[in-house]
Amino acid sequence: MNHKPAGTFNFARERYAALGVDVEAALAALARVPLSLHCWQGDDLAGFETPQAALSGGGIMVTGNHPGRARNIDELRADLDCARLLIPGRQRVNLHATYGDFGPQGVARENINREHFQSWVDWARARDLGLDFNATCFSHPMAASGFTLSSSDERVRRFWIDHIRHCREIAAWLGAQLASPSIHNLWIPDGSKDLTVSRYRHREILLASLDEIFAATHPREHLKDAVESKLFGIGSEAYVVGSHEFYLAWAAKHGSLLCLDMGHYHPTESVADKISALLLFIDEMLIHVSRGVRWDSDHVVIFNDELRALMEEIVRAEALGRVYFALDFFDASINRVGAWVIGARATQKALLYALLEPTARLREYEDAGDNFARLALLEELKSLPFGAVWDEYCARANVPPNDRWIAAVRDYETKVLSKR
Ligand code: RNT
Ligand code: ZN
Repeated sequence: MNHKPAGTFNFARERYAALGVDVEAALAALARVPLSLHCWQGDDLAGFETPQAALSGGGIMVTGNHPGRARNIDELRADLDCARLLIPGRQRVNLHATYGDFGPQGVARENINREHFQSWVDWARARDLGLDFNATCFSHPMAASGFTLSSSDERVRRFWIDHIRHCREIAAWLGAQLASPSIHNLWIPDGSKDLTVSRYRHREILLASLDEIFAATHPREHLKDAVESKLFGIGSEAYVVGSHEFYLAWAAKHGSLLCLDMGHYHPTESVADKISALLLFIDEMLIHVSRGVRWDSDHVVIFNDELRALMEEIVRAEALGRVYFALDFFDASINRVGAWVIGARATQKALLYALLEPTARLREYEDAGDNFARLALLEELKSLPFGAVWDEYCARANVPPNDRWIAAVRDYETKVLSKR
């Protein structure tokens, strides 16, 4: 560390120490947790499959038309580099299959393979980043019926089984190349708009498809598989094949990771409270850090109650090594690089806030039945000099603390984004 901590930080450290919290240990713990940055925030999930690619179908939607969307792989990488300069801590990058280096002609979904990701490996290696991966089971004519792996049309089902098998191979290869396991997350849009009679049958077909896909095994040090459920989507309001119960049971039975997307539950349902239940049955989990406003709207993540509660539960369960974090939001109505930075910093801040909790003291109160003191201390924590600790974390990572990074985004907007 070649920088001198501010007096406010020293003051904060003492205030936390008085409650039994080791601030240095919290900072060290925070620095160990990688955050996977989702490539799709940079281009509104369009990808590079064809020159005119755009997000379509799949019940997910991007709104807004702020200028400056990344139009090709070079622009996307430049934007990620800009964002990364403003985000402290360890990072990874999360790719969708449609973000390969496909060249000007593009590549059809069924022909995507590892060679299209060689330049991502080079790029990631030069930056000491791990890469995560996702099969892309939407924005494609073969997904137009609203069903992919659970389709009763064998040709459709076969197409997606093959795609996902390839994607898991690519992910395992990325993990091997970068000597860091790649998390392959599987989310499919399958479902239907209105009353569905064959609910059991589609789930049965999905199960059979998963059996085929996951019959191919890859070393866990190269690939970790996650499965992601959803409550509903646009066009799949009445029925979602891959529901929470479906994947929860599947992950528990097959030992895969379960992905919880924070926007994929009823608005009043606490994702935080699921952690301590699931971790008793599931070894590892992936969190899609997102923010739903009234619905699964994928708003930019902020430092709010839900995110803090989630981090608190993970820290209290001592589960940091078992839970992985990947951003998942897309907002095309504001500067996209800025959106990345806001969401990434909010996630890290929430984790820091949780790491600075005097949990031992709170447990003492709780065990003694002193619920008044527990509540009172939880309230007092909210006005501790947390910001000074966050600023120190940023400064040590050579990243602008507090609001100083906003100017860097503005500058990039003027010099780069506004010229697109
Ligand atoms: C969709 C899921 C899924 C996607 C990404 C792009 O509702 O959240 O994770 O957002 O794969
Ligand atoms: Zn998600």
